[in-house]
Amino acid sequence: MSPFVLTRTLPLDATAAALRADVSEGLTRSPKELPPKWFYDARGSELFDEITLLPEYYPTRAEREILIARAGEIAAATGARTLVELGSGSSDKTRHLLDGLSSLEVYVPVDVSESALAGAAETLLAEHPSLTVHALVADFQYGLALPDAPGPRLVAFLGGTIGNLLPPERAVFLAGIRAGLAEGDALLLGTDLVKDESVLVPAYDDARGVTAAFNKNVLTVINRELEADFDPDDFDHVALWDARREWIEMRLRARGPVVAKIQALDLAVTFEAGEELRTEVSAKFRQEGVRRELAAAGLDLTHWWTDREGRFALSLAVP
Ligand code: AVJ
Repeated sequence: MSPFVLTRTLPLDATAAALRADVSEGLTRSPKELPPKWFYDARGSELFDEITLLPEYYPTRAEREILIARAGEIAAATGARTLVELGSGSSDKTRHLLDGLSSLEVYVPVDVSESALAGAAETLLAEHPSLTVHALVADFQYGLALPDAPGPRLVAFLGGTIGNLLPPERAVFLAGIRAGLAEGDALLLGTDLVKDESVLVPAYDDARGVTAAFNKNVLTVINRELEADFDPDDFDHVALWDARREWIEMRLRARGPVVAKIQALDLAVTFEAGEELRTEVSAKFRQEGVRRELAAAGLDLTHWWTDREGRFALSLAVP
């Protein structure tokens, strides 16, 4: 088998159609809302990588600490021959897992970004020449058709990205994962944990304004892809902690009245002064909640690892 194969299960025009649908629905409803996946064009992915280096943004460092400390235990507990990584992006933290998983034969990175997949595969293959990489261009939110790969398989969903889904979406997502797992397979799930607002809010509203630029980048994406004329300077970046629902929300707040034309949709969108557009939910978790959501999907939490400061958790769960 050739060491690198790429399969596209996402039609080339599906992304464009989904953006059109999300923008036309999300910007005409009240309150206005967009899903966070539209942050990640090349510039947005670059800004996110910059966020992970900010002093205020602890999740990436905390998760890396856990992966380094626990890779051996994860390997022993799973004996994985295949690692499937959802939303792999640049696969930056994956190397810690690959270094620990001595039984690993096949790595399946899954991402909506083909350029991210190709780049990541190249780097990882250079470091692990005996590994077969079968990259999948797919949107894992819509079910997951795993390629034929030897078991046991470990499905990893890292970074706390599951927090971008609302609770009912998480239930559907986890049930879909469960449906794709056989006896002996496992799920490795990264979740950011509930903590003091004084730590959470700056992580999403950093002093240098990188997160603000990341948030506003979604307007640039819409301008380019849908021929719109948003001025990002017409909006303020807002990050707030919803203590009842235990999630961070990012919003864009119109500084004054805004009218924007979206030519590709033949649509004019208006904002009143102060009106907000929700661009992201980033839910924070507790062990009991994670255990409950996994159990509801038919998955048993077998391991719970946190960083030394207890900011972030990795869960291992089995069918
Ligand atoms: C990549 C979804 C895990 O929610 O913390 C970072 C994205 N948003 N700063 C997160 C993000 C603002 C990030 N995830």
